[in-house]
Amino acid sequence: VVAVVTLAAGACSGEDAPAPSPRERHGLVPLPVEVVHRGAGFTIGEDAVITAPPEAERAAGHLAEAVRDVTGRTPRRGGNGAIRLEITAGPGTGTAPPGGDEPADAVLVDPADEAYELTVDAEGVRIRASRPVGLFRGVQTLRQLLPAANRAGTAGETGATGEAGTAGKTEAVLPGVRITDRPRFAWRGAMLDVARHFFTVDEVKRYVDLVSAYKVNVLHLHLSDDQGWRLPVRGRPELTRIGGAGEVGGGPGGSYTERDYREIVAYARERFVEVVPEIDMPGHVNAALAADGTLSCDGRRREPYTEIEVGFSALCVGKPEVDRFLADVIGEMARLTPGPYLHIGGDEVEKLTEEEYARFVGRAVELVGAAGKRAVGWQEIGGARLAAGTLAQYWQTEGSPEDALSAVRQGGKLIMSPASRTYLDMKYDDGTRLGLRWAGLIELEDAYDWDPATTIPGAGDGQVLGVEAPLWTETAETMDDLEYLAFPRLPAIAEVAWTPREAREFGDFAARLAGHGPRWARLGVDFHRSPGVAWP
Ligand code: TNX
Repeated sequence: VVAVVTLAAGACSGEDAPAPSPRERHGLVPLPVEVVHRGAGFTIGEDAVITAPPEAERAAGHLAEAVRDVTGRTPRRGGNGAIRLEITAGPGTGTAPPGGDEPADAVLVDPADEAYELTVDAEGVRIRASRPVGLFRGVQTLRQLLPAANRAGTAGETGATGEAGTAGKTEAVLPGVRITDRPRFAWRGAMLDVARHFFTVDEVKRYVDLVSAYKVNVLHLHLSDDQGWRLPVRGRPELTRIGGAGEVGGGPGGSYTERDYREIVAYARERFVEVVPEIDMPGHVNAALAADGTLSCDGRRREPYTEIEVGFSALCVGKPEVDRFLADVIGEMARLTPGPYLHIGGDEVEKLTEEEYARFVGRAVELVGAAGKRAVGWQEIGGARLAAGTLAQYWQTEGSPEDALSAVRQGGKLIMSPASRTYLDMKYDDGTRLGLRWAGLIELEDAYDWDPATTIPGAGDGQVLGVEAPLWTETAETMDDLEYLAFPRLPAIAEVAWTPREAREFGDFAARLAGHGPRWARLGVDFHRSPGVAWP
């Protein structure tokens, strides 16, 4: 499907529409499938009323908040409002069970489940979708059509559409428009490494807020690594008590309680983002070995590790203590996680034979299945026997992706995270104060200008479930650091995951993105002013 923009009311039917300009798309990121301009727009004022069916409660709540941000008043809810959310029989043709305010996991399979239509005309604003999640994605689009939030009250800023900000105003003027939209890929992920540096519940929530604005629907939490273990496991308090008490550089680290973790999951679900937890095994386990010496072949506890080299640690595969540990860890991840996927890691193991590695990963995948979930692992897991439906996360930049293709041959699908495009921990340029550079420098255009379905020969649209942007945190210690590395590259990758390939073009993207800068500034988001964008 190609993006179509018809200029001004009715004037040019029958002719080819002129090439759409960024402004005509109102600075929308990710770019919707179709944006048609038509007729008069609508003004949302202080008297705005929202009408929504009960199953659209979550989307309606977010909509009300967005309206309050511009009008300064929480809109009334009731019948016959000018802002309407509607559940329809179409356009979704997906496989999720109908009805209900279902969580995002229902939509990790078929992008049609997230489709929506957003109309603004003289009558008002209407968002229609076959599922609540589609309504929520439509609300996120509407937020970008609204002028930048008014709450801070700063004068003189520019909204995403290029208009003046709303300082002092209590209404928002929306253009007449009809947007028809659905994602290209079902899985649009953001990974956060809370192991190399620990991030608090509030920081993770803020990251969820920032990424869900760009229609990200998966938060992959990298919860363990050599430097830290952040997830509590019942009956094994030493994992967090000892394994959680450190991080890169020697800081205090930290870990989540069960309640913390559940709070993150609930907060993400409230925004139709599914949490996928990762415990990285059988390598990247020094923190576990520091907590429990029985997991090592020599029975000795390791010293805590605060450097950033990888590949040196491994569980003692074949030991009964390790089998019990694996079962406990997977059982606990399954118990704490309502979503359908558990990530078992599996990357960069240098200390095991291929047989040991394959035995361990095969067993882990079996246990995930027995717990009623599907397994995800880094691409190396393709070297093991996998259950159908297992996901392999491609992260290489060169070399033969034989392991990823092996996962596909076994009935799996791929999550595309090629490091040279999607690794948010790479430096932008030589001057970037943070970040690593092993996968190259990644400026905005590099993050944008690639196609997930042509990256690996033999893995096209049918084999790729989606795209994910990992944010490893060896060099990122604070929320500001996370924001600086993620913005503006994360929105670029979110568009790669959402928008049809043929509708994407970097110059157009950069022009649409420019107005997001002032919005981030207003939210206190520290972002990189990529030179390819004419930031206002
Ligand atoms: C590779 S990619 C890793 C991580 C590092 C990252 C740093 C992958 C599966 N593993 O352990 O944090 O590079 O860029």
